[in-house]
Amino acid sequence: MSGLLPDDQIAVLRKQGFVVARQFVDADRVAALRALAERHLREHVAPIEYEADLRYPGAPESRAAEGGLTVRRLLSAYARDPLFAHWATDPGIAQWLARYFGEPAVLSTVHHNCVMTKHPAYGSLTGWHQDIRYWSFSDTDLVSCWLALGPEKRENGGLSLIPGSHAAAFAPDQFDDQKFFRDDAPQNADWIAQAVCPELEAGDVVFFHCRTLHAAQGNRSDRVKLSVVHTYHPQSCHALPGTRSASQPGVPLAMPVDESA
Ligand SMILES: O=C(O)CCC(=O)C(=O)O
Repeated sequence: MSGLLPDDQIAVLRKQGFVVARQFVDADRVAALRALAERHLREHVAPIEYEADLRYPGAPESRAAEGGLTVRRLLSAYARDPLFAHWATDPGIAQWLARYFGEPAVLSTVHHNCVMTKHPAYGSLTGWHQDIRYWSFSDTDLVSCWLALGPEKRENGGLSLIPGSHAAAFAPDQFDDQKFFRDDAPQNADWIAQAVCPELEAGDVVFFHCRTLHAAQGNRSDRVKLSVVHTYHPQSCHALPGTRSASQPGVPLAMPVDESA
């Protein structure tokens, strides 16, 4: 998938529900984002979601237990530091998404909008799910952008995704009561068997649809894995009033100025 032109990347996103855009971000910027994220982790800069808050498999029992202050997500990335804000609203992202949506994109500051971490010890695994499960928008065509700040693969908890799942009409009984796609249901086995775990290098980006089934294992390496994740919707789509999705305003992405015009 490396080296595809944006229009070809967009065609892949439409077809399989995700696409890897190789080396979307240069090494200096990735290093600066990683250094900032590592400092916020060391200093426990709020707001933070701890593994113990979510209690996914592998997480500590409570914040008071051993490993209880293992961070899962540095929340509110956009408001955390101008470096994160500039990345979230990057003109390259704005242009890419406007091509996909056919109209300008808006950053949701409610969903994802975080540095996702995965620690070797106490980092939890995440079961199969569609991100849209808890989101409330007038449309279901939302796209997340996952920027790898270091290598990602199955062994360190890299993202696995199921091609084509964004376009499938699943029945309610294929999900459990927390809306995880059941890995013990025979009718789900063929889907799960098709999962792929793209290996990422620092600076690679995965664009994925909010209905694409994805999951991740724990981190069996000796280094914390860090990724910056944001979600976007087209400007004609809006969060439904009164829902959590509408609890904070979105940020419209400005399009780059065309200097040839
Ligand atoms: O890194 C992981 O465990 C996956 C995270 C994820 O899929 C999510 O938070 O929606």
